Amino acid sequence: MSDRIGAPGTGISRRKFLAATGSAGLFATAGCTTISQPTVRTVPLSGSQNGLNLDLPETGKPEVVNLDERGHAVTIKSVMARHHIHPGETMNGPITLPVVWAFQADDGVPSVPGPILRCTEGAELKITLDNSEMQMPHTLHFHGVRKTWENDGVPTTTGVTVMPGEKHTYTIPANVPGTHLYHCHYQTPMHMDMGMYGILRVDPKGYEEADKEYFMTVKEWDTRLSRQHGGENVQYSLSNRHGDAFTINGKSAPATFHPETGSPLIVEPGDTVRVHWVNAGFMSHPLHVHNHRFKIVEKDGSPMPEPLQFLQDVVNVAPAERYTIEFEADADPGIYPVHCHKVDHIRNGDSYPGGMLTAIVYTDAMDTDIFRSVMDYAGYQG
Ligand SMILES: [Cu+2]
Repeated sequence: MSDRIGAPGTGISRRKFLAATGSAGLFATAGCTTISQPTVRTVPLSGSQNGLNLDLPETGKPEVVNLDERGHAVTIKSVMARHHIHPGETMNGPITLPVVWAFQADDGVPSVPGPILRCTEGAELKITLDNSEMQMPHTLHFHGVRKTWENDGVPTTTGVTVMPGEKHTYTIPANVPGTHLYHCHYQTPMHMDMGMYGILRVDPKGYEEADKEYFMTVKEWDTRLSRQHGGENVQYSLSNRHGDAFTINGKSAPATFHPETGSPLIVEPGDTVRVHWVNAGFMSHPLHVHNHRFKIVEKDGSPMPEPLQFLQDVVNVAPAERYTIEFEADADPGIYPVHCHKVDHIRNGDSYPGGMLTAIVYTDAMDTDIFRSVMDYAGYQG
């Protein structure tokens, strides 16, 4: 893990964050509850009356795993865990997935989304799926890159299934630069909806990172699936799947604003900011950025041709699509929402706002009462 905060990527240091927030008065506003009153709690905290008493680890924040520094090899373990979409009481929380099937890289922490695997174009990746701890089969399927038939990760067409107790190493050539999705392809609708997805980022040779670079994966959930696995008396079926929780990097607002576990886009005036958007859900999400106009610079592993890099403020990200956008932090330094513009995706149960909502936060705006109250809603404890 790093001491960087903000969304996974190149945020600012924790020390700089504390300095910018004027830490002395940060929690003076604790208890203020003007944004919303809880209405109908449709997503209760996990496991309260299910009698299962599952003793599961809690998920952490998705890590960026630099494969260039690890000899291009990593072991991804499938583990059961508990996942807090929004652990607090504010804004119609808490929202918890009592059981997720998470990925964990080597000795890192399990997370939903899984670890962000990053490397440079040209490497041959050896990615081992360790399924020694779970009681069901899984696989790994990588989008974007071109690999041999047997490494495609689909059990029914390759004949390769990683059974409980087994390990299997996939050979994945990093031959298509770009931002790619990976996921379990065994009973895909259920296994992705239980949390088995992540990002493979292949940097082109000679890649220059932006001043700030963030990874943002969006997904909608039908929490009944996890809750049913957690022993609650609810019925999920694929034919009546409907979204009741909406996340960015596994969190709903206000947890998305948490600088350590959520995904605020922390910027400084003049920064060039690059955001890798990935949709790991099964619905489209039109993502809108307030007060900044961005260019799309990559899509699905292709650089966007120059004439198509026009300034815009909404990009509709369909399931499995990846868009890399770039903008200048050139607005009046403040706090600007970034969210899905389907308004029923910006809610926690029946309570608005919530869900698929985060913000661009200028460091200059952190030492303000409004930012302190946002941190309060997010449950940030300094
Ligand atoms: Cu699976």
